[in-house]
Amino acid sequence: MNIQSKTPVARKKAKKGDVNVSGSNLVNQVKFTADEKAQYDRNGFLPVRNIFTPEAVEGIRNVAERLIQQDKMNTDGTLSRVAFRLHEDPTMQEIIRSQEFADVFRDLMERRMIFTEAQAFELSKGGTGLPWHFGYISFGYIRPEDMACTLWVPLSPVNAKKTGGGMAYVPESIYSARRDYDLGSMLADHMNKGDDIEELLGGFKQAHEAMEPIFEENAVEDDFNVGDAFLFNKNVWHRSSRFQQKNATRRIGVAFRFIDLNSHLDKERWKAEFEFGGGISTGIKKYVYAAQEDRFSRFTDVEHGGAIRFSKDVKTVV
Ligand SMILES: O=C(O)CCC(=O)C(=O)O
Ligand SMILES: [Fe+2]
Repeated sequence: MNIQSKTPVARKKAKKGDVNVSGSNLVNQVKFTADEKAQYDRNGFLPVRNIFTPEAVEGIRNVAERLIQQDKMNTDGTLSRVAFRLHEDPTMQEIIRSQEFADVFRDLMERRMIFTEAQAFELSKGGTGLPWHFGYISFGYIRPEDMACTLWVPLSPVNAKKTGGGMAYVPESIYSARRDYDLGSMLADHMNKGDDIEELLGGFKQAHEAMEPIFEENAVEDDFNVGDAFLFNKNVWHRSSRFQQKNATRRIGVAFRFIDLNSHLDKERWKAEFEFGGGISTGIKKYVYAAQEDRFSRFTDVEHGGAIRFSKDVKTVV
């Protein structure tokens, strides 16, 4: 169902699945070259230049600032503050439902995606942010084989060499986290049965620690202007980059998350990842913290293994 009208009335009337409202003054039309599409296929990530108008960035900043003030979470100093559920804001809704936004996914992935949530991450000056990880928390509740991705939006300019505050990532062509989800599932089975797997986890921790220098060796970082975004799929290993801009005290990054329309619920792995605190296959407890994540309260009308698209909690399909 496409709504092609530009009137605000039509926007207000949009119901579940009725996305693709064109003529947004928030999202610019982005056209990808054949080379960019090939890059995304090869690497699993792509900088998306100038996708948001200044008005959109202002709107995203307002909701991020407001919700971040309310954060009570202690992230062990890696991130200073985190906010969830940014997508409930009307400007965010208008962005997510715009035709221009949907076109990014159609054009690059030829997939239809369910929008799931938007979160904000704040780094204070000198903050290192999140260590090497992949989507075991954000996408811990879908099957390993289901595709998913994040559109990450820095709200201040990122110069990888001078200011930091961006992200570093490993091309999937070099190393993909696809098999790490399978390892997570295998370990989750043991955990959910109550088996003692301390020793096994110790081995996984060592293996992860051995991988980190290899991730560093192969890490890619990009520069970003305000209005740019970074698209990466759930199999891309990534970490935050230390924020060291001279005349700013903090930086906010906002993540929009999407799962493939045909994703199925994996309650077993999610239970184990949630209880462990994230990062089972790294062997490191609370590696990327899962506090305040509320996926147990969503998609509750879907059975383990069931198709998520039938849930009443699916509000927007792009
Ligand atoms: O903003 C950051 O530094 C981390 C973001 C991140 O890891 C993510 O969006 O998945
Ligand atoms: Fe992440």
